[in-house]
Amino acid sequence: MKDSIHANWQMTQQTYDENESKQVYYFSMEFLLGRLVESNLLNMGMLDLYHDTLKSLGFNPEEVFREEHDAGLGNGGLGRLAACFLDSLASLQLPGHGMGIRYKYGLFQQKVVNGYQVELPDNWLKDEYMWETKRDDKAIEVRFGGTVESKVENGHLQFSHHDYERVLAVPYDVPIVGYDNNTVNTLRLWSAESTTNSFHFHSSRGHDYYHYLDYKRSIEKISEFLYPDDSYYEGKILRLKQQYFLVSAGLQSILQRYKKRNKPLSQLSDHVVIQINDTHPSLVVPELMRLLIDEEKLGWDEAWTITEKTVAYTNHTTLSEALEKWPEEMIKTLFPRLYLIIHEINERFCKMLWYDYPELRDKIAEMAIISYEQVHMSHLAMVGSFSINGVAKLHTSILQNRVMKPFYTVFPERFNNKTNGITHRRWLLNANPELANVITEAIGKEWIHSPEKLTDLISFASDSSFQEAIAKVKHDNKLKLAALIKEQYQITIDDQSIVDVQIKRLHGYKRQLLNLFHIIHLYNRCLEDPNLDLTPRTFIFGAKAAPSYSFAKQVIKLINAVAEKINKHPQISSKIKVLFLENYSVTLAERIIPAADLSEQISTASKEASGTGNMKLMMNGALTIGTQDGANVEIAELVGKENIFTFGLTSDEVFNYQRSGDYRARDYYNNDRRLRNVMDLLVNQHFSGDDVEFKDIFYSLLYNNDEYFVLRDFDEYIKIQNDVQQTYQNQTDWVNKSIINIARSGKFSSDRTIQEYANDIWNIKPTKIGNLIIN
Ligand code: 26V
Repeated sequence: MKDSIHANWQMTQQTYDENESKQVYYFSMEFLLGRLVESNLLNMGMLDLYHDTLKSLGFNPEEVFREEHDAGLGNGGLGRLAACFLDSLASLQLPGHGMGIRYKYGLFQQKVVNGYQVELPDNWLKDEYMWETKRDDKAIEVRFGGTVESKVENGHLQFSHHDYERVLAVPYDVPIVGYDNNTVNTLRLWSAESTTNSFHFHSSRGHDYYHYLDYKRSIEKISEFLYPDDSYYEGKILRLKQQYFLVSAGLQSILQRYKKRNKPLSQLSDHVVIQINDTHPSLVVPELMRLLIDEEKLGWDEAWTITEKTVAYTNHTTLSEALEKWPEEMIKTLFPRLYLIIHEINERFCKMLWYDYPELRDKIAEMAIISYEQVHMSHLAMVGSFSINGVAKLHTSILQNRVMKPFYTVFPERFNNKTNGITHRRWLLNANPELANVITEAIGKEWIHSPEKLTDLISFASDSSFQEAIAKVKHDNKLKLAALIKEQYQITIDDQSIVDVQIKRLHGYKRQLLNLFHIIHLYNRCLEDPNLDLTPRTFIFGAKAAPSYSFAKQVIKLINAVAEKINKHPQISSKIKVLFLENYSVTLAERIIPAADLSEQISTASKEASGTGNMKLMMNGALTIGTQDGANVEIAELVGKENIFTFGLTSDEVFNYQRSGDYRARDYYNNDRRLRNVMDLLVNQHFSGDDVEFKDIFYSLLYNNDEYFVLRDFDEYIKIQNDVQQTYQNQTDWVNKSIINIARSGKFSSDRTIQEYANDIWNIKPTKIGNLIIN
């Protein structure tokens, strides 16, 4: 398999160069790939053959595939999106590649010990990674620190950089295999290495060897681990070094390749486009300027025109605590030349505002790239790029009308929306082959190449034999998940129960707590009335918390404490089971999603930029219970309000509360007995012998006024959860809705998203890769 991939890989790169195809480079600090063996086999049309061969040799294919370690080089949605995009780029025969970092340790492995999250290192490279190829010949030098001098030469100001630290960036290339075509694109992951010749040994000093070891360690640290923070910015110097390392190595390698085309730099943007995944790689703007001015000797204006035409920026969050702002001093010390460039970009931008937008004069301080001794990375990204996009309609409108409003006034033509998507090949065809077969039997296999064709299923939504087939697949998938849970967690789940899942990073705004309050409320109702008619439910959580996010870690402990109590209850446990599945990952998601009935997408409206788990679950026939947030809004539009369970504050209502300041969480506690009965259990030792254990959660709701409006949405959530149960009791109705969800999910294929990027932002076309003729 690797050989045929490698042959196509070479062919692909050669064809791109011969045809001078325009190349997209997707710069991202995260690529959450998961496993690749099965998906590559699938894309090459060899999966069935491998299955049969392994079986005939007496192996269980699933056990064999389990040997592959997940490549967990990402935190959550942003990293997984990057991986889905690579799959779609290759599958649409588009010349698009990833640029990332080869972290030695991916996102931590999570263990649950006594209900608490414990983090262990993810040593994913320990038995060598079969997909990577080290390219020593393509190594690049990246420079940190030092001093910059300027002098006038031939009437031009020239800058020279001295006393910097040299780091060798070595690329490891991973092939990205297209579906049913010969395209193999590249994900280039950079690793930081030291070389003895970049260290000055002084024979007069005795300790050089130890200095050398120190130096080597300090360099290797740059690509050592992925920061486990998600949606929370912390100004850690090593993270900033990682960002520049990716940006500088990536850009230099792109320029080297471009130069082989013998085209003038003024045409760079006809051949290359750089998409930056959030602000993390936004140093591409000043770094490209530096390379063009200092190395290629272009003038400022020419360099700026090229840069602005080459870089495009995607925003993935409006949470203010996630917006990157680096201390000016840190940038100055680490990248003295870049600092000067950023300074100049800022000066020019502010001047332009002053003269061309008099009505915005009082906004200049707010819009500046450098202000109050901080560098605002999103401002840098917006000023230096030709496209600024959000990731769902609602999110983009919030950017335009609120968060980035003054920038939208200045650059209206730059803003656009690209609603996220997921690769239906991994998330339906590969993760749920039984469902894929039932679909193909009904409507043929055209949907695999054209996922929007899934709408053909609409006419089968009330067909009873089709409904039966769909219901059987769901049930079979539940049995499989139940077997996995039994094996790994020694818990038995009821395969007739509603499988209710919330799988995503643990964060206040995602409101795992609201879900848990519903569970505790049901538990209270069962205690009050042992004969309560409750449709059995299995609540599944999968979530990692950032190690420094103590509230999120407490929520994990609370979920586990509630699970322990309920699952051990002699009567209630036959109606309710609560599972916290440890070490949530791409692979675990692939097991849970096909078995899910209900998809929990209950973020505080306005806070979830898009969500992509919502799309994966919908595509696998789960119904959504959700707020009007992110892409949920578009899911609702597509399936119609009768096929989704919507509740809660709208984003406008949330903004109004935030503006007026008249939300009073306490009133909800005081006025709703059910809510009091739930919350009081947190602080009266019911779930834990320790009465301080959950008090921070309790206090955050009552004394910090419940930032995420959990108490406000509780009542509506309980009511809609009751509708869920009613609907589920009518299986025909439920399955009908499930089919409509599957049928309408084609729009959320990342093929659609990538086609939109290709048409509207990148201006790229497919390049067909011919068949290899092997003699
Ligand atoms: C942010 C930060 C902040 C600086 C420190 C490290 C770090 C690492 C990751 C992130 C990512 C936060 C943004 C993010 O993941 N956004 C998610 O992007 C998804 C894909 O567009 C989207 O579906 C989710 O709604 C959004 O939360």
